Amino acid sequence: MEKINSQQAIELEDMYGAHNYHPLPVVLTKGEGVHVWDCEGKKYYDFLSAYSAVNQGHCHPKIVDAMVQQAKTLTLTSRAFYNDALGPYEKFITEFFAYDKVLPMNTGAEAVETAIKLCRKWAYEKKGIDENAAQIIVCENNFHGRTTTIVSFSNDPVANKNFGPYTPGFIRIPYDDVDALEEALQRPNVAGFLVEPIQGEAGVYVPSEGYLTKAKALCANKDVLFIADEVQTGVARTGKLLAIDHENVVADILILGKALSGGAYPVSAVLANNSVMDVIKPGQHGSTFGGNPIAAKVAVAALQVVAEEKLAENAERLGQLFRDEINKIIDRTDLVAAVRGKGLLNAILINDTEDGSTAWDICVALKENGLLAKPTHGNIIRFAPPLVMTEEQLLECVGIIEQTLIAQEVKV
Ligand code: IF1
Repeated sequence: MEKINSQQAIELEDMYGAHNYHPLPVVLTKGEGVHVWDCEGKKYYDFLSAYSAVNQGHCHPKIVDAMVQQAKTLTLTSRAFYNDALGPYEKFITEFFAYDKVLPMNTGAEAVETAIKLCRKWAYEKKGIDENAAQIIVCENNFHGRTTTIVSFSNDPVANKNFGPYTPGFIRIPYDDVDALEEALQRPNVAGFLVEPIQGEAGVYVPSEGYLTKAKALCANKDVLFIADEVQTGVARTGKLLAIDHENVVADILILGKALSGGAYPVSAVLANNSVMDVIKPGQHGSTFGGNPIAAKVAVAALQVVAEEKLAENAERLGQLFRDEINKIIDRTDLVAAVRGKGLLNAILINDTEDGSTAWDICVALKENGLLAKPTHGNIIRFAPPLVMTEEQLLECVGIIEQTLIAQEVKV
């Protein structure tokens, strides 16, 4: 197929694709490390990393090589038969995250759904909750994916309006509120607490120091499973292998996705110890592509890159530098109210009208200046570059952000 230009690509998507997104007006054709290129050859720093899926950098050679080699050998067996890639991957990932077992899936939402099913089944068969009575506690402003059950417990009307009837069995409480959790845990039939260690989509909300520790302890006290959704915060993004590692909290069920494959392939996983995972018996859960040979090889390579290139340490160091530098900019401009985050998952709050127009305009201006980022809700811009970024590159990007904000301020 001949190369198309950006305008042609946009027109094709508009004509033939569902309009379920409103992308920034840029059409990408190549990615390498921290950079992406558009169809006209313009080079950008990627400060979204496909929402933290490309932590290892675009097209990381070790990950791509693993994918290509397996793709030439055996792509998919289904789980009707064994294959020689899944077992070694399962051993690798369970040792990497220190759990007895893994249930391999493909997307983050599938892994969240898997965790919900696992938690409910454990509640009925191990905790003795009456069948169909299990309740799972979730937080206000959560984002765990887009399936019907998951949007059933969202409080974002954009995510769930007219997708009913909704799945019952969820209790929603304020995020980062230990008292609210303690109160909800008094209710009968609570099976689990599903939480993002940092709320990404809500606007990179970092909870109070100690929140996760107290939450885990309260759950343990009530024999309720602590379920950590690390799809976005995991795999070194926040400066530790997992965001819950900042508080040395161990989840009863750990949910991974996105950067588990370095953005090369849909790979997700649910990890738990035998006391939980063994409630799943043959034929009770699965997926055609779950644990396929390519996913297995890609995930091993992606995790090896995290360890070999010390990506968590790099994210910790560069994240601190990023927030320090943005705080200096805040002192010099009225446009930015605050910066917050952990590791290289950060966001700036723009002082603007709630409709988020300024945040969007800033992202369009950033694009013109060679840096790609996108607002989350309204006036919050998320900044999440690949974790392979160097200090020199980060400081160059801070310069781009500063010059863009100052220029935008003149316009506002
Ligand atoms: C989109 C948001 C981010 C996630 C957490 C599970 C999932 C996600 C904490 C589901 C996925 C993605 C979905 C993607 C954009 C992105 C996103 F803006 F939608 F909310 F990152 F914040 N748990 N997040 O963040 O994983 O099924 O997508 O593999 O839907 O546009 P998935």
